[in-house]
Amino acid sequence: MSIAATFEIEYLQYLDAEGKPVRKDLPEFTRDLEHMVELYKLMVSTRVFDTKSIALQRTGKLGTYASCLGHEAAHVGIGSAMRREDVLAPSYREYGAQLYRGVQPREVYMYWGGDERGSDFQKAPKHDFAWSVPIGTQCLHAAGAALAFKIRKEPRVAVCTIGDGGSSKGDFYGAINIAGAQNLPLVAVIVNNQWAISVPRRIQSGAKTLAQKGLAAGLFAIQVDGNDIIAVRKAMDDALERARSGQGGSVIEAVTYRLGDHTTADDARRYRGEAEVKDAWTRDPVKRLRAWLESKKAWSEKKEEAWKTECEAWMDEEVNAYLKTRTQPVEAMFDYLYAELPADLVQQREQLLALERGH
Ligand SMILES: Cc1ncc(C[n+]2csc(CCOP(=O)(O)OP(=O)(O)O)c2C)c(N)n1
Ligand SMILES: [Mg+2]
Repeated sequence: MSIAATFEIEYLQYLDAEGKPVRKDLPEFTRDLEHMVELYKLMVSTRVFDTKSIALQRTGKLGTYASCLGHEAAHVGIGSAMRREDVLAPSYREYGAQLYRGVQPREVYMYWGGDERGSDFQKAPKHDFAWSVPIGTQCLHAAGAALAFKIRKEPRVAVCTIGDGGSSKGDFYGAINIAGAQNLPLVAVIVNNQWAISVPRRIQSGAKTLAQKGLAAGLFAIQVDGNDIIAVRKAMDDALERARSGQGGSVIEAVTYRLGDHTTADDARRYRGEAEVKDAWTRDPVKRLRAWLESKKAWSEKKEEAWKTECEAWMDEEVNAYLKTRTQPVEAMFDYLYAELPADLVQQREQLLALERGH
């Protein structure tokens, strides 16, 4: 028998569920404890933000909201590895990555409140893409950005995130295929949270890992413990460096768990058991990094309390700013999709204005 090719998928993990190192070679960046504390603080603020967002939706102040509970290590790991000039093309729940890049909670609220101005980031890079609710399209946008970087010879990387379910879609395969074929600086992160609304990972794909889809495209592929921010960050750092220096794109599968409902429009108790969720909580990413930082004497209960109080005040300020934002006129729904409105929509816009004037 002769072998045409052989492959393997590395699994990367540095901290176990209790925050204890499982290997000795922790990456260089972990020595900078101030930076590690900064990452931890953002994971905590992302969680406080998430809780506030659900409360806002429950009181009728947001349309729908997709929670990121349990994804904090994956998301902050992605955002913190990127440079400002890189481009992020997220799906709809990667707030931890976006907050790191300067997206303001008030902008997230505007988006989920139906105000398109939320996507016009005031502090985050203007070149970052807005949220993508259509599953998978953001991967193609990122591949397009990566192609532009290559043509312009700019040392920049396009990063897209996609769910386990989304990685079954043609858009995802098309994006990674072109990245492999043209050696584009694309990093596609599959945030495998085990569920695509009510469809579990085990019936989503016959592939042993989702990372291996990258191999078929000719990309570097790795699976990481998505609840271990050190592993996510290390895989991201390496992938960004390879892409930036012209050595090609990557697919990173971050294995995590969606601890909340799919969105506020969902009730996950209808399709998944409590025992599974309880078990997943034992691998809570926030608890894990906290335990490691405490073992390094870099964090304490006192600091935790103080930071949570600060986060609450920050989020209250953001909520107030959102609630004070003047709502848009109804015709604004026509104003953000096209640079030049097509004739039929011009007509519909006029009809709407006429209706409003009572004609
Ligand atoms: C093109 C398209 N098809 C279907 C949907 C409906 N939909 C919204 S979320 C979702 C599941 C996505 O699951 P996954 O990719 O695992 O991401 P997660 O929500 O778990 O982060 C589906 C099918 C959609 N938004 N867009
Ligand atoms: Mg999923």
